[in-house]
Amino acid sequence: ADFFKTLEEKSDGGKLRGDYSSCDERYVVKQDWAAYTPEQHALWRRLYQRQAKLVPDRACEMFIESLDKLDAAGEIPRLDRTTEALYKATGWELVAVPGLIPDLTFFEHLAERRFPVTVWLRDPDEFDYIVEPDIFHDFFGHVPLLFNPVFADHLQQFGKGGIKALNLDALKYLARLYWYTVEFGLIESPHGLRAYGAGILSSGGEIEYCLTSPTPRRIALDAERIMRTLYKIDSYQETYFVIRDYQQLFDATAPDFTPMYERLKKQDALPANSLLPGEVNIPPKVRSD
Ligand code: HBI
Ligand code: FE
Repeated sequence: ADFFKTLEEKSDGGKLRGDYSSCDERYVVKQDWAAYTPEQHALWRRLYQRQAKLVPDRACEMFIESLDKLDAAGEIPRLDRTTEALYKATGWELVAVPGLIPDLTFFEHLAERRFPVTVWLRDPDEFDYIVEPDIFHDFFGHVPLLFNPVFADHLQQFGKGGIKALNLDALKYLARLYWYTVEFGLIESPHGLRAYGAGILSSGGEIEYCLTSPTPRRIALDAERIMRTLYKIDSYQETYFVIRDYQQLFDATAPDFTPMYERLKKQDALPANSLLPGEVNIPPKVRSD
């Protein structure tokens, strides 16, 4: 799940993937849909088919319903077409970007209900693993939940919180919250544990691991606890945080985090595999098949 290197990490040495030569000051580009090759559409179909097979029983209901509506199984989607449907549902738009964009720009887009989607698709030898988000991760993983009104409002709020966190020199705390919720979150559903995090839902292996493996910890959502917790970018997660519903997520990101950041700055971070006294480790889902 190592697709989250920040621009900062990349700035010394590593070159970002993607063509940044034609983007505007908000890092927006035109999705040159005609430029995708038949081989790329075929790779998209293979990625989509594998993932769509894994989704029933493992993804939250809302994700499965939206995915069906998106009708994106056959070819790399045209972002402007999806925007039409999405805008009607929750007032969100998709904007095409060349790849990773600066934190502030990313949060500004979210705060204005625009979700940045990377335009390039991974190479065939990256079928199971990519280092930076590509269009399959961004679209398949993130877009379906943007059709959920509560989640959609939460993500906008998150964008506003991100801008504030940058000003308070607290980005790393909010980045952890994003990581453990939007990217790797689990939800307790009437049918048992399900995934809603985009990093999980776009992954061929972690989507089963996160629900049924006895190895990782599964802990009820607690924003301050998450913000203290380091995360792994090059392996499956050692801890997942579980929500009851999206309202809980919305409420957890609603408060002014300023006092929390002050407390966090005086504390050491927790390793990714911590289980603190009093914390309940939620048991994995048992497969009947
Ligand atoms: N850029 N395209 C893109 N996608 C991201 O998910 C992203 C980004 N830039 C910054 C960023 N994420 C992170 O800093 C925040 O999610 C915390
Ligand atoms: Fe993502």
